[in-house]
Amino acid sequence: MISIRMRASKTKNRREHHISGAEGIYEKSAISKIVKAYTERALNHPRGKPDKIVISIEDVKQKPKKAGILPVKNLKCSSSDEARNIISQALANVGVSKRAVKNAFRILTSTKTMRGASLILQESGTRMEPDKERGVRVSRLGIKKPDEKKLSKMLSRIKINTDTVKEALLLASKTASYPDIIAEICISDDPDYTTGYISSKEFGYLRIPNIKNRGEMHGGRVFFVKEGVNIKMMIDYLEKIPVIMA
Ligand code: PML
Repeated sequence: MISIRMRASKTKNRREHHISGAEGIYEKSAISKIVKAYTERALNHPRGKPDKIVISIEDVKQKPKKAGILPVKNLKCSSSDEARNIISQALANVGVSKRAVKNAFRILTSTKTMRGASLILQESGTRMEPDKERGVRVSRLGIKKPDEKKLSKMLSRIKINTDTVKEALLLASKTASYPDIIAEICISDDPDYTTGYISSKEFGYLRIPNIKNRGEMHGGRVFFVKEGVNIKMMIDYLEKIPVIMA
């Protein structure tokens, strides 16, 4: 199998601004199709026109680990304030402190969007990712064709069978499979996409409509992690270890 990754950016005032990114593990035969799809996605992104697109294609040498797909639930929510209450409550129930949630929202609503995720300690709320501009990019994840068909069928039944949902669900599932990760919050940085999610092995993948207002450019991902976690080992798992969801 092959890992394909794309990131697109635009340089303004000598700073590289993130436009879009995508990654997955695929069969070799899918390379041209995926490269074309990723390129088109980068070129037609609502965040703007990139001046650099980097696509990496690499053999997956290690035998992939397996992880389960989180169960999906659509929540009702009519505003970003309501979203914040729902999120704070759900995260408090799995042991994430108020301070950690507050710090997460500061990152997720900042105009400086990161390419990858921020890592926040569950109790102290301390930020742990070594590179605060780049963050941690969850990579090397995929699903086998027959399981993808099953997933598509399930998502079609609840009318959300899109690439955006599938990719986010697989990413959240790989993330949640790491024992020291308690939960994730994701707000899309696409100004047209106002549904976000929170996820964890405890409560699954909870989709939250109106997590932000249309037109807003902010967004990103935050992972809440156990105090005392080995950050280097965790980043290695998220970025380098191939995981296939089933
Ligand atoms: C993204 O922009 O890729 C993140 C999308 C998060 C929400 C996906 C969903 O609709 O479940």
